[in-house]
Amino acid sequence: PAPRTVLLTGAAGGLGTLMRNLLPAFGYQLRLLDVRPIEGDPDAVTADLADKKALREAVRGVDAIIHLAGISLEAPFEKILAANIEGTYNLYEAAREEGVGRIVFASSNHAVGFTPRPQANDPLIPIDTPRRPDTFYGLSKSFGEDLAQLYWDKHGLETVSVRIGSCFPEPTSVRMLSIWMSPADGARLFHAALTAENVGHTVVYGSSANTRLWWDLSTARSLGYEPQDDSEPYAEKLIAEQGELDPDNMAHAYLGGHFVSDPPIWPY
Ligand code: NAI
Ligand code: 15L
Repeated sequence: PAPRTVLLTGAAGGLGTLMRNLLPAFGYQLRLLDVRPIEGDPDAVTADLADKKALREAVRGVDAIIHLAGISLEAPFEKILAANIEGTYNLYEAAREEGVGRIVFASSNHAVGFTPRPQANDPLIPIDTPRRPDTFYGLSKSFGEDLAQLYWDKHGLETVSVRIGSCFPEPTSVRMLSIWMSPADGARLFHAALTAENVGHTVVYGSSANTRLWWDLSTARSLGYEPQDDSEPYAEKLIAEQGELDPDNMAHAYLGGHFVSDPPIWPY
C-alpha cells in the first residue's frame, strides 16, 4: 500500500517548509521534526539528530521518512560529521529498529560536484558517474548514499537518494538554470520516490526538465516522476545580469559551482 504517514526531518528549513506546504495535497500526513522549533504545529518534534531516543519515538509508526535534516552547505568537518554523518546513521538505525520500510534521502549535486559540467554537445552526466565530492558537505552526502546502499543490501530498508540540484522558488544564477528543481517538481519527485515499487536503493538526480539540463533524469523518470517545469523563462534576465558561464572560471566549470573553488572552511 502507498505510504500515508511520513516523517519529514529538517521541516523547519527552506526545502522542508516548501515540502510541508506542498506534500499534504498528495494525501500524506506529515510528522515534522527539526532541531529548531516549528511554529504552528503542536505535534512537531523538536529534536537533534544526535538524540537517538527521540529519533526512535519520531519514526515509530510512520510508513516512510523524507530525510532533509542536516547542514546544507559547507562547514567545518566536525559539524558535518555530527549532523550529516552520525545524524544520518542515527536516523537509519532508528528506522531499521522500528521497521520503517523506506527513506527518501536528500543527497546533493555536491556528492558529484567535481564532475565537469557538460559543454555544448557533451553527453548529460550519467547517474553512475563516479562520486567526486566537492566539499566535506558533499562527502557527507556521498556517505549517506553508501549508508543507504548498506541498509538496503543488509537490512532490506529501501532508499531513494535524490541528488538535488537547487530547489528554491526561482533560479537565482546562470548555473541554477541547469540544475533548478521547482518546488512543485520537488514535491512530484518526492511523491514518486515514496510510491514507486521495488526501488531497492535508487539514486536519481533531482531537477525540473530544464532546457539547459546537465544531467540524466532517466532514473527519476523510472520512478514515475514527470517534471512539469523548466527554468528557461528565467534565462534571459539572469544571463543579462550575470553573463554566460565562463569555461575558464573554475566556479563555472564543474557541476558543483562555487563549492568547488571556495576556500576550505577551517579548522578541519
Ligand atoms: P536548510 O539548512 O534550510 O534546512 C536544514 C534543516 O535541518 C534546518 O531547519 C536545520 O535546523 C535542520 N537541522 C540541521 N542540523 C540538524 C540536526 N542535527 N538535527 C535536527 N535538525 C537539524 O536546508 P535546505 O535547503 O532546506 O535543504 C534540506 C536538505 O536538502 C539538506 O539535507 C540539504 O543538504 C539538501 N539539499 C538541498 C538543496 C536545495 O536546493 N535546497 C540542494 C541539495 C541538497
Ligand atoms: C546544495 O546542496 C545546498 O544545500 C543548496 O543550498 C544549494 O547551494 C545547492 O546545493 C546548489 O548547489 O545550488
